[in-house]
Amino acid sequence: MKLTFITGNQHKVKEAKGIFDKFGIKLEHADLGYPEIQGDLVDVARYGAKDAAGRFGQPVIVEDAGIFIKSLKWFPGPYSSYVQETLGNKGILKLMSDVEDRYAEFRSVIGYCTPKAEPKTFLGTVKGRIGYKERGKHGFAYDPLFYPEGYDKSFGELTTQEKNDFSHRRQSLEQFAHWYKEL
Ligand code: ITT
Ligand code: NA
Repeated sequence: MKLTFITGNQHKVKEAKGIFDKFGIKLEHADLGYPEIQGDLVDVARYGAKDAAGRFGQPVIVEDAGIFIKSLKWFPGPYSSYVQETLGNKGILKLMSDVEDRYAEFRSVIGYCTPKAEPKTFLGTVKGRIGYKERGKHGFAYDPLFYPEGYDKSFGELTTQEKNDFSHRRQSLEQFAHWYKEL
């Protein structure tokens, strides 16, 4: 059975393919777009998966992800795309220049849906902290800001393979993969 990841983000596709290799799941990619409703990551992934599966006519996954910063009252969260495009990493660092509590987490919600069934969602989280400057050239978007718990390297300093060992995306996709293989 074919499974297609509907996303406009090539970095996500690369990471997801690396993760699914371990589970023997072959992944296709289509940049079909889908409406992103107002709401939390689960709402966005659920609605997006249902919409995309209906239009694509085949089983799909979509992902809504974001970075949640405790001292900013969990901002940007669901607004992570908008904030990345407007404030960017430098803007986040500026907001946090005097902030001591650097705790943050990345969250990923995978939404799976077929044209006929109701959507299912799978959450993955990784804990860490926001650095004081951008570090590293790997990864994308917020990666150079984020130091996973127990590491002195940012996600931007890890290879895709290293990030894939324990990232938020690894955890959401792994949960999905276990469930999917039971189908
Ligand atoms: P879609 O087409 O899949 O929606 P997107 O890039 O818009 O792609 P999201 O809305 O899920 O993805 O992501 C919200 C923001 O968080 C966006 O700016 C992403 O680049 C960023 N982001 C998501 N996952 C990330 C990760 O693993 N590392 C760094 N930044 C990430
Ligand atoms: Na998005």
